[in-house]
Amino acid sequence: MQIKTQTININLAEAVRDGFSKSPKSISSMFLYDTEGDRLFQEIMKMPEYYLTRCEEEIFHFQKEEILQEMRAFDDSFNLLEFGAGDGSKTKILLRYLLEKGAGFTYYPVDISGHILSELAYSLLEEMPSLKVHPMHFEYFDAIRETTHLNHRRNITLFLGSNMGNFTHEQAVDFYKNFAHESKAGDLLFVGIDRRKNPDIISQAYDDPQGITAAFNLNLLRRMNHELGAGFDLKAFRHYTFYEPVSGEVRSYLVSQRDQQVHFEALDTQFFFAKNELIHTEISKKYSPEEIARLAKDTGYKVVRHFTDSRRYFLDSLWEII
Ligand code: AVJ
Repeated sequence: MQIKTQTININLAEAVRDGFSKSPKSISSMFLYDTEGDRLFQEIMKMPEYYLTRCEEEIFHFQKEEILQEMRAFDDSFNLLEFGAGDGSKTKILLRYLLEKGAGFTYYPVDISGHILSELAYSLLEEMPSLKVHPMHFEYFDAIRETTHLNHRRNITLFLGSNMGNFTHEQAVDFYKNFAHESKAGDLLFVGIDRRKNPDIISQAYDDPQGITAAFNLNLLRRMNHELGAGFDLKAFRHYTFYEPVSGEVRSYLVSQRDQQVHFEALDTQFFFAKNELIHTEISKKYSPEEIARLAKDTGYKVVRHFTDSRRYFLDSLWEII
């Protein structure tokens, strides 16, 4: 069977030209997810330090009935969208249950990585042959435009795994306002959020002793070497990350270990990195339940219900468009 995937081109060259002309240099975390980045992120999800995945799995395992009842998932047919679906490992818990109970829906996984999307689609075809799947290859803001008017059915959109943590506060406000504006009243958004907690627990999740997170971050340079003919020496940069508990932000950087000039064949240009110069690569923001309630209210949603895990590390929040 053919799986039809809608595609767009996300331009790494442009992002490099823009981001490396700024101070500090930066590159969007969306570029972390090429084939190797997808693989490394799957390794991260298995790490004991990266508690987020286990917490959300726990919520789904023990509260799937309540979650899907609150979504009125058995009342009428709907579109089940997922932004940043990845390998769908947690979502499959809900998908299986929905199929088992005879819910009428089509699943639309959206992801920035074409590679992980096709892996997901094929694994679903194998594991749940009766599921209707329509993969979509978009970044988040394009995804809003492409998915909010699919058909006349109600949209239920999943945005799991603390994917929203990659937004700054301003970007989050922008994203949710935009989403609310484009959606129909009664559409639902189900957001997975990493809660503020003991700072040591958070720090360890982003700086594991095995160096898997470091490899994930450094893979950005490998990707530029591969796709833009860049000449990065991966040993000349180090992963640096820290959690700042007042803002609730984990910030990740690559630190140049020496003065170095890096040539980009595809851009026909070079960039200079001074010793100790930073490239900002990612932000992973943590929220309190109060901050979440405020964000929802300020951007046009009614909070229907919060679901949390036994340790209160993570939270899935169901929002209704008003
Ligand atoms: C996939 C964005 C949720 O920020 O926690 C994991 C990515 N970065 N370790 C996160 C990530 C470093 C992850 N998200």
